Amino acid sequence: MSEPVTFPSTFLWGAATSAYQIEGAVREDGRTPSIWDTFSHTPGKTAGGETGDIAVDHYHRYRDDVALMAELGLSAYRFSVSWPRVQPTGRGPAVQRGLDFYRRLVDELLARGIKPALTLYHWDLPQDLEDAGGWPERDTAYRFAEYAQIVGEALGDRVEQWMTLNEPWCSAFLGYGSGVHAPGRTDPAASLKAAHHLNLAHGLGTSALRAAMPARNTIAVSLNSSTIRTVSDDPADVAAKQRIDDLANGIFHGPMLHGAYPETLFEATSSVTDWSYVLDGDLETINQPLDALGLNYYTPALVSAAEAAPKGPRADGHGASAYSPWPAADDVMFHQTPGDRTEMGWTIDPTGLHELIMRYAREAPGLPLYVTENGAAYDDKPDPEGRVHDPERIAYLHGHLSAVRRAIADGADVRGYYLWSLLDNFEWSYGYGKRFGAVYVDYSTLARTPKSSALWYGQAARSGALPDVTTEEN
Ligand code: PNW
Repeated sequence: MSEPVTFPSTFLWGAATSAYQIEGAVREDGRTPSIWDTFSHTPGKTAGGETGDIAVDHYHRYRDDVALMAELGLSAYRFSVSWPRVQPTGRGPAVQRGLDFYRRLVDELLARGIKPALTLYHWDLPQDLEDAGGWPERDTAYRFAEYAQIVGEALGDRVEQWMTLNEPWCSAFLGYGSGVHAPGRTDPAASLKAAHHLNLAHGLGTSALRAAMPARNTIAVSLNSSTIRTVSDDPADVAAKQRIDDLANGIFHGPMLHGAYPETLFEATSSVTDWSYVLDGDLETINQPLDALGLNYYTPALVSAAEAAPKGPRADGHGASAYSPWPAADDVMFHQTPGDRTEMGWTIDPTGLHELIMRYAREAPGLPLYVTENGAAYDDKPDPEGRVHDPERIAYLHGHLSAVRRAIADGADVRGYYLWSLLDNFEWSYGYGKRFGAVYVDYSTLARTPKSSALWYGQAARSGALPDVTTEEN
């Protein structure tokens, strides 16, 4: 038997979800459509035309879901607030019934000793704000700050861990560039403008939260910062990597952590945008002191230079679209990283997570880090006894948690890990076909069954050490 992989006793063992992916109840208690309601109800946008109308009905089953988390032994839960439940038009006074749902959810978590971690924006922009221009419009950032203030005032007394945005890269570049996410626009200039206004929203939102909440609360952001590798160290390939690194990482952490966009980003995108919407003072506004940084990690990217990348669906794992999510990067080629893959086609590579954590430990010294999402989709099915065995997911979790442990040993201040996801759920444009849950959901009855990975992870959470993969009965 190998040495047990043990974690600090304060390490948080969490699971993550987001509002639109699990809540359902899209027309209840004053909620109005978000861009994801509109998008998923537009023919051809999601697999099988699936929507989050019912999702896994968490809005009505949250008590059972929290009980399940407690039974498994989780110490933290990351969820998001649905903006259109709180401010149906994205402006004006709050709907108390909407806020009350999150008060009840948080109180239930606290009663069971589970730490809530709240994300303000996990992609469900009120449709009215999209109709007014969406994220390419500067006003959306001010609207977000107002929403942040409302939620901060309502829940700041009971939630200590806050995140402004989840994966602004997806909002900007899948939403306004490749169009595989809501609102489904395909305009490279708009996607860069959206990125800046998301940054601005983060900065304004952070200030609004600070003013609205007790000082003990912590504020962070969750970035899907990628580990990017090249096929060779040929200068052209290294330049290709720099370009994608700027568009994936530097465009967000540059302003957020260092108060500046990478110079190389301005140069590389000058054919698409003149960045004139970056106004005096914006970078100071965005560069707010943070208490922690959330990293979401699934798979690394592998790139090279090319004369012109082939048109059509690309091997970058970002869904099939004829439009690239990478503005002004038509001469960068994405390759499939070698190795086993999950059901998403994403290569399993825990070393990429170690590299990512060490990079941010270096670039943001002193800033506590959390892995706010990590997990895998598999084609899980119950056996005749109704049990769901998912040894591949256990292996994935074991590999990635071991990488986190190595990063801690190497000096990184990683305080917790949130498995994506607690439950099988609405996987955006892929619909319900991709199961990321540690808990299986039967979509005809909505019954929940913990998979063997949930039991394995619960045991890790309770003991603070990873159970052996080979000796586990799974
Ligand atoms: C993240 N990509 O989404 C989200 O935060 C979750 O809501 C989602 O369910 C999870 O990861 C699994 O997909 C991503 O194309 C969606 O690179 C797309 C990409 C990355 C993350």
